[in-house]
Amino acid sequence: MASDYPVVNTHNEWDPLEEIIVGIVEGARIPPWETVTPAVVHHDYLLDFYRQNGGQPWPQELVEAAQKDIAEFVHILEAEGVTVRRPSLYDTAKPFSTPDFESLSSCGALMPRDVLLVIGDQIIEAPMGWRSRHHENHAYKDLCKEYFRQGARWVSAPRPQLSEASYKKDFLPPAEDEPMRTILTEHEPLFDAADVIKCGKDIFVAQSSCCNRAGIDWLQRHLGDAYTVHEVEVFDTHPMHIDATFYPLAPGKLLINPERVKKIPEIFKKSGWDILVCPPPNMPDSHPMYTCSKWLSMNVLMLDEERVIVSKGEDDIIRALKDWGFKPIECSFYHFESIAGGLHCATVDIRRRGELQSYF
Ligand code: DAV
Repeated sequence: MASDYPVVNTHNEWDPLEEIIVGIVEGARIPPWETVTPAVVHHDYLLDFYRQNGGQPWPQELVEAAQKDIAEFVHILEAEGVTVRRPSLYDTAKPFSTPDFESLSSCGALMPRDVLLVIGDQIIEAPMGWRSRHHENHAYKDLCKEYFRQGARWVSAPRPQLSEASYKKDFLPPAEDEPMRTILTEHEPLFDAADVIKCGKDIFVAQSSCCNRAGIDWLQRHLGDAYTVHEVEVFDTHPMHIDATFYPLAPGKLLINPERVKKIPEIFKKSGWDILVCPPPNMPDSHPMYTCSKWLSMNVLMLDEERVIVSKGEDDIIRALKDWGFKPIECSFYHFESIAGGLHCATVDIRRRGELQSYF
């Protein structure tokens, strides 16, 4: 599809989508155990699984089921007129070390949303808080170089050192009735790109066990006066990323996770936005979820202000989205969600037809 917009151009979650990167399942490995693991994995019963199996490839049957989901997703995107690009396979099995830490392996290239923060015409490689994901940007180097040659701005946030000084010693996740806390110290700026969500000139970020206040400060200073970076107050026992928590879906429509959002930023109220409260997920408890929570139900992908891709089986949010005026398109995704994340996690939008503006 020919476009007059720069090759990289994305200001929000809903302008008409032209080009997107979708993650790959090939090469994916079970995240190796590391300091951050117990702070982000939602179920304690999984910790032994990670201690014993981290660094190994995911079992073949899980990989094949996830690949089927991704193939259906790519098919839907292409049928809706979107150009789909894929990351490059790199050697995820290779152990690596830095002066500060060693990692048994990398994790793969399942979730571009966490690695690349695309804002306007610029691609920012995120300063990620997981050691095992330190080289995940490798998977996107070919694409970034191509976009750079075509005029995109491309920058990497300061590469974090991730020594023990970046993590609190003896950290325990907060109980439901305790104040929110994360495992990160303020030793150096850290965030995953998925800790950030765009809404034109206003950017929303929540602290998590991959995003600290220094990371938010870095982003504000890097983006400069054209943007306002707002910190959103959330509660999550195992906080990781904002896109199953707080999600401006379209102008005037903010989707929130009722268990996690503690305070809706004033500007939404002042500007009369509708607050859409996400219904509880429908995924059965028996469905295996190795990394994320069932709230991936709200990790949808907007194709424009109306069309939205939603995980098949999530009938309650599908019904609610219709009531709120959207046009849901269902995609089987539970198997990808088992080992990775949702539809938003599995992608990063490169180009949407729209201009930078304020929605408040
Ligand atoms: O388990 O609710 C989802 C993270 C998506 N990027 C969760 C976190």
